[in-house]
Amino acid sequence: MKTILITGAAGDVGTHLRRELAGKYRIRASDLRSIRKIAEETVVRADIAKMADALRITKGVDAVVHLGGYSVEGPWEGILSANLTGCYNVFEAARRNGVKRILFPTSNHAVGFYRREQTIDHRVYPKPDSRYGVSKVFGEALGSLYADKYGMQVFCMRIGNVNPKPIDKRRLAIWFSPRDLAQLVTIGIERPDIRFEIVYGISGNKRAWYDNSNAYRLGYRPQDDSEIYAAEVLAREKPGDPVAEQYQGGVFCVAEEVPNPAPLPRVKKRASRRKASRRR
Ligand code: 15L
Repeated sequence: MKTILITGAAGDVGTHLRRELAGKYRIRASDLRSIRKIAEETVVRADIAKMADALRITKGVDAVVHLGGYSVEGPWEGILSANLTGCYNVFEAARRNGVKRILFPTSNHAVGFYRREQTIDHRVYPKPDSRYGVSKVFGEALGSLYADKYGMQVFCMRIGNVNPKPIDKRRLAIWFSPRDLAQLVTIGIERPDIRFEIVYGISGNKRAWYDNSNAYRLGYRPQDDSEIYAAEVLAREKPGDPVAEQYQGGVFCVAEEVPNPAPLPRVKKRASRRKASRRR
């Protein structure tokens, strides 16, 4: 059984993924926050902005799914440290530890300034809609460098929105169900011929803005389509910002800070924080 490191494992996507992949891989779940075990898995506390931590957690794994980092638009300092320094540290630590394969969950916000009437594929040039989107373009570029220069195998998934159900009109186009996420990640881990790939991390949505033929070429067969929720979602939709409505990235195109639409699992109580600081 392969050993997989999942960074940012306590986050929403990480939690869905760990649940879906339980029993299939030996999972090493890492996060800055405390992680609630949901299955047979090893849990490690690490700050990927520190190279020593990145080296420690990438040792002896077969692949890394690098979810760790800032996951929405926010202040530059946080994005710089988590998404640029942190991302660099994870790629570099993996290389030094001889880990060949990295799955990098990039984001729809790397291309969020494409208009909604346009269908884009994996070959379009980036059009980030936020500082966060820029950090994802950085990660894609870093992946390309590590593939070409060091022969690493890099699988970039421009993820839409992972949720059990689509939550609004924009997410009908970019919804990614947890089981489809698990299928695409499994392809990224298992396909032998990966060098550097960009695919879209969405379900088989009828309303998709993406031509996801590169994922299909690699064997992806999504089981879900947001369309079955469309009537219910559209019935409760309220008119949004007129500029945001024109672009695929939505509110990320206009806002300086964006709340996470899927609440993060709670970091629990004082006692565990006290214990953690005693350990430090
Ligand atoms: C993302 O990239 C974020 O990580 C996620 O929290 C959502 O905001 C998602 O995009 C989205 O566009 O819905």
